[in-house]
Amino acid sequence: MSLSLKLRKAAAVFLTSAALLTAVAAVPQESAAGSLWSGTTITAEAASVGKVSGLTSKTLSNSEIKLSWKKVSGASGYSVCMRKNGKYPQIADVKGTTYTVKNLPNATRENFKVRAYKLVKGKKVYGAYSDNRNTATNPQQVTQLKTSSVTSSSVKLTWKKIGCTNYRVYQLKSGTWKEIATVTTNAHTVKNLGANSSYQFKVRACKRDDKKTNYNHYGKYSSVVKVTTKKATTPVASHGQLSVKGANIVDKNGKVFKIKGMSTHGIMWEDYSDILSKDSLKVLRDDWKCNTIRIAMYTQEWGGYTTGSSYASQAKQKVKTGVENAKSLGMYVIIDWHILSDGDPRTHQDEAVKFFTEMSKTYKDYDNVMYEICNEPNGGITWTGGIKSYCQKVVSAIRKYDKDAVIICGTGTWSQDINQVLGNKLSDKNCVYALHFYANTHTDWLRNRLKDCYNKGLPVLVSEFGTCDASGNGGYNSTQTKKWLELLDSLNVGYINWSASDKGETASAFVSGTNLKAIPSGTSKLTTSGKLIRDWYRNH
Ligand code: IDC
Repeated sequence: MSLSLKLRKAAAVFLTSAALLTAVAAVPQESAAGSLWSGTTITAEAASVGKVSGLTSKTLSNSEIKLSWKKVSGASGYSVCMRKNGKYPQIADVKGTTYTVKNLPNATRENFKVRAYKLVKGKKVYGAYSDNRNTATNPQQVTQLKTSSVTSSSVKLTWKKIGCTNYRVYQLKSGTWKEIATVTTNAHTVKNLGANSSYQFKVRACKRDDKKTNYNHYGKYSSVVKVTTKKATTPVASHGQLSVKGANIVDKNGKVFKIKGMSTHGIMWEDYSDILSKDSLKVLRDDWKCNTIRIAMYTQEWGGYTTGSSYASQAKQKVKTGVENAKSLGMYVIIDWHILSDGDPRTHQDEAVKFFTEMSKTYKDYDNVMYEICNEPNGGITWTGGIKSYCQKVVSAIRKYDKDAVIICGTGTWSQDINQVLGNKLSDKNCVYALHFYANTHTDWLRNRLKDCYNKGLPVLVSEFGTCDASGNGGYNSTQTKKWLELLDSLNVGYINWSASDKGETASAFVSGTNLKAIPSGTSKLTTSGKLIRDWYRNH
């Protein structure tokens, strides 16, 4: 038997399968007698070397990874390999059982294998590769952490992008740094902060090894950024007394101001006036982003203001609660003389003059109060045929006391005939004219009328609208509602939705049985209509 054949046999018996190929390949073709390859199985075993086990790593920095592994008996050295294009080329040849890989990019994941070798007649006989070790370098330190878009409750943090896709944001809370967010961009908006308060934040980048569920490599923390949130403000604190300028309502600084609000249902029914509680108005202000609440006080319907003195005094009490609560929250409030079945506003003109005299006397110094003096004239009455003369009387009664409040005047055909006012406005400069729509009933033709009147300089307010049929029930129409709201936004014409109630009808914003005294933030108690309105108000 030739020497090489003998050796091959021995190798087949004793070498592990992975080591076989390399060991055989390393066998010298010719050997002198008495050498290692002397033909016994024992000498063949001595030529093999075991597989490296226990390969671990420690990330030292953003460029260095230290590898360690278990000693393999009989090994002369180790070949350290790093994956590249699917292969494992050697990156180092070491004698010990550690090796530090240097000059790696930051936040990079690499795969390593180590194999032992034995020098046999000056040639290397390799053992099997260790299992793969996957790990990463640390990310770089985050720099240029800055704050912007500071409000009374939020702040935007931005920082310089580094070659890493994950960042953690930390906030100092009672002396301890707490992680508050993990994000994949170089920006994060911290929300729900307190007004006029100081905060500190820092950020670091993070990286995880393959198959790890948690980050295990971090860059250094950025420097700390300090910020003070703005003082809390309310619609009335920011915008003050409203007035009319051209075709728009403007604030105390003469800037266009868009009224965005909810109307109560009839305050003498059930108790739909519960929504006027401070708690619920606060939710409408903060969660819905409403700046206005309209108090609908029916005049002639069952229980209405003109139907009995006890109803009248009850209604006045509810109006007072609503006005005071709105004032304390810095919200605008509309006192709405809600004519409907009365048709012609002159039906109860004397009561209206008396009522608004009293209201204007009481609220003359309130910056947040507006008066809506006849919800929806109807039954064929026109602007020149009676509405205008009614408005003149009520407006002059109000002006005896309240010189500057915005007054909303209803128009014919359930407040659709704003065109009748063109060229025939009241002389009072702080009056606006009501346009009401119900999205599934009143469409393009009424929108065109609005555009036309607005372009001719008529100040209009949509002091009531619904997302459905004019009946208030059925025909929910989100497409037409959005068309309307888009148009109104483009003109900065304000709008108030009917209704912030839980009556079982399509127009209601809350589901039946909602406690109107304490409506929750969010959408859990909202109808389809309520969801659309809240969403629109929050975003426009
Ligand atoms: C409706 C209410 C309904 C109530 C009715 C009373 O949604 O529950 O029974 O009044 O007659 C208006 C009016 C407003 C209407 C509303 C819907 O201003 O009072 O409320 N609407 O019909 N104009 C057009 C539609």
